[in-house]
Amino acid sequence: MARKQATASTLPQGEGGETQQRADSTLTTNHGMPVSDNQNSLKAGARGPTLLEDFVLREKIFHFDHERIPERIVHARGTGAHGYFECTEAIPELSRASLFQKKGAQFPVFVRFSTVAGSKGSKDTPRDVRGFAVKFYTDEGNWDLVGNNIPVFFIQDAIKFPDLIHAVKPEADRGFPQAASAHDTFWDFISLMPESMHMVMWAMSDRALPRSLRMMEGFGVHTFRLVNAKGEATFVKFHWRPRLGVQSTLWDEAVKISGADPDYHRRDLYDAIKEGNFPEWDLGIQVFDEAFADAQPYDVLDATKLIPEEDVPLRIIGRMALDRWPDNFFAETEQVAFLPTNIVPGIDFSNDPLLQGRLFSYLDTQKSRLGTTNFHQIPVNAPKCPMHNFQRDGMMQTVVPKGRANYEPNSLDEAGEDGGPRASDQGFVSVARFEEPATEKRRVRAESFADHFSQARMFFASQTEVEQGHIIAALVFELSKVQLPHVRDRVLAQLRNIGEDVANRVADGLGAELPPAIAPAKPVLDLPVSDALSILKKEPVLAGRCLGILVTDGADGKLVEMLQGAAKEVGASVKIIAPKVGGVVLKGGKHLAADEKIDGAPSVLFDAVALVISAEGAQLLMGEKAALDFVSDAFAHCKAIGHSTGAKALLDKAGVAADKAVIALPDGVDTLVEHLSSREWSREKAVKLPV
Ligand code: HDD
Repeated sequence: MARKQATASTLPQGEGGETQQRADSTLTTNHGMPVSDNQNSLKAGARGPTLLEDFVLREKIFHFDHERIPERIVHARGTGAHGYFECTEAIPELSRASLFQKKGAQFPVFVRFSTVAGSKGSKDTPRDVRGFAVKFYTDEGNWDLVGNNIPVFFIQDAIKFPDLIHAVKPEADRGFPQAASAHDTFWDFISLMPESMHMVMWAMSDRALPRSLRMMEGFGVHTFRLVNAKGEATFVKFHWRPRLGVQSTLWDEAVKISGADPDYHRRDLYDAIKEGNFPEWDLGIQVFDEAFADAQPYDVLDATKLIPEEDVPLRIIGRMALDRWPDNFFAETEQVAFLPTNIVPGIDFSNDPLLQGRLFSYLDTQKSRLGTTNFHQIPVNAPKCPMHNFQRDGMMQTVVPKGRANYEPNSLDEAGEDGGPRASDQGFVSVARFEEPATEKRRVRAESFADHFSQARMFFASQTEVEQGHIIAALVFELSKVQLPHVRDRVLAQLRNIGEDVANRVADGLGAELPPAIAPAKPVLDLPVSDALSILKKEPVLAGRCLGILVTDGADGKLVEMLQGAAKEVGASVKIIAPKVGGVVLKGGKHLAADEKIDGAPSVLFDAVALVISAEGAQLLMGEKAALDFVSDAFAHCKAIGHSTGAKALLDKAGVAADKAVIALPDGVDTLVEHLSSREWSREKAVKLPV
């Protein structure tokens, strides 16, 4: 292992009194012995057997053999970054948490985004929920807000979590499918758990296909409590709002991205941070009291329900920016351990039975994943404020406590010894609350959790027609992969409770008869629509998007520059794609370097494309399937296509029909850039059978 310190290290004096110096770049064993040869093992002669004595070889292979640790049982695939949280509005009247006391105060954070079902080596773009876990390093300990990009969950009680995860993971006997919910066991479970139907609608929506981790909302999901210095508590839900807006891909696009770049999301985050385009989110809270909670047609302790923003608007109290990529993926992103039990004075739990179960699971899992109860000493997990207690020893203990005070109470200080830390009256106090008077022990589900369909119906009704079409198509796709007909039927029967139109369209897409409805436990309500639940009703943002410019020899360099300038002006980036990665010779003889070769950069990787090609270039590219796919996919995915006059033949061969997002250049440079975050949805009907 090479040492990295800047200066030479001074070793103890030798027998003759001389101080030994060693260059800090010297390769050593784990125990500090300098290594003379890192290329050859120790052998008995040049062609002889390797000797057991070779401790340098054995140490290196021993360490290598144990480099992998168990992956997370869920959320195994993820990527993370460092950053900071800044309080933008102090709320001492609501919470005594130190991070909400002073406008402008900043605290470091580490954030890990993840998919849920896939293994560590799976792809970034499956249809899946995304984890959105934030560790705040506050001066009163770490607060972990371990959320998702969807505000509700599949189940109401933690006791069902292992069943849910077993059902969605690869099937037990065959070990597939990987990172996919489109299979028998998932839908079998779902169809028997009507409480999951609300989250299923989200998972089948475009929310489960984010364009970028930087363009996702985040949600704490559960109802938590804020507690002020007087001990007064209110309920709260936490929301992260991306400043780059919310955007998703299409299913066909996501499928193709996973082939073209399985690391699409992590690369996007890495590139953005390296280029100084630090992604930011606003932290919003929905605050409400018991009276509000009691008046709702749902239970605020039920994690399958959300509180419409129309009922309790978001109050923005902070912002988070991610501005530093980890130095080492394993040491930081892999070893980071999030714990919903990490809260700080001023924040408290609620009785949500899903949350209560999580309070056990995370601490427990870290022991099996990271191997020791001392996982909190790993730098990314360690609090950045002082930490003292009487917990001792254990595997991989790296702290060397002094003295003999490892118990409490003690009176060692009376003898002049360090007696260790004492509990503080400023420490964490759980909210005092009277629980229901009928406190007999029971395994029950509250009656107030029984409405499983009204919010699922509200979610569907709140979407635009285009988004509704995507949900129906996703349900048809997933159920078409289900091989057990009775499972498909049971899902259809459940869907009838969300809406007859939903069930009919899915049945039609499957070519199936509509089975009788399964009676819901409670009458389904027609709740008012909530525009905040739709992605396409939100304001589009241009910053952070990427324009792919396909060029050939003889291309107009001025036009390329105009496009680069216009994209830069709105905070978007540009990638040059050429037949050869060496680049092209522009009209006039100048050389233009390329970022990508055409078959390594399909148009699914870009938000819009421009074809800046000569007529000869178009002829050449017509013989290249990757170029035809580049254009026809951009069209099928409803993306804006800007083109120079020379591109005409290529557009025709790729089947591009004129519409307002097929834009002639150079006149339409600005129009093209304005289309970077919107799609020409009218094309969907032209390229796909209706569902
Ligand atoms: Fe969980 C990881 C989010 C319910 C048990 N969960 C994990 C991560 C996220 C979430 C983002 C990855 C953290 C990281 O990046 O390391 N989980 C959620 C949300 C839930 C939820 C938003 C519902 C609202 N989880 C949930 C339940 C249980 C678990 C009900 C168990 C009873 N979750 C775990 C776990 C994991 C985990 C097994 C695996 C790795 C880890 O904890 O550290 O303990």
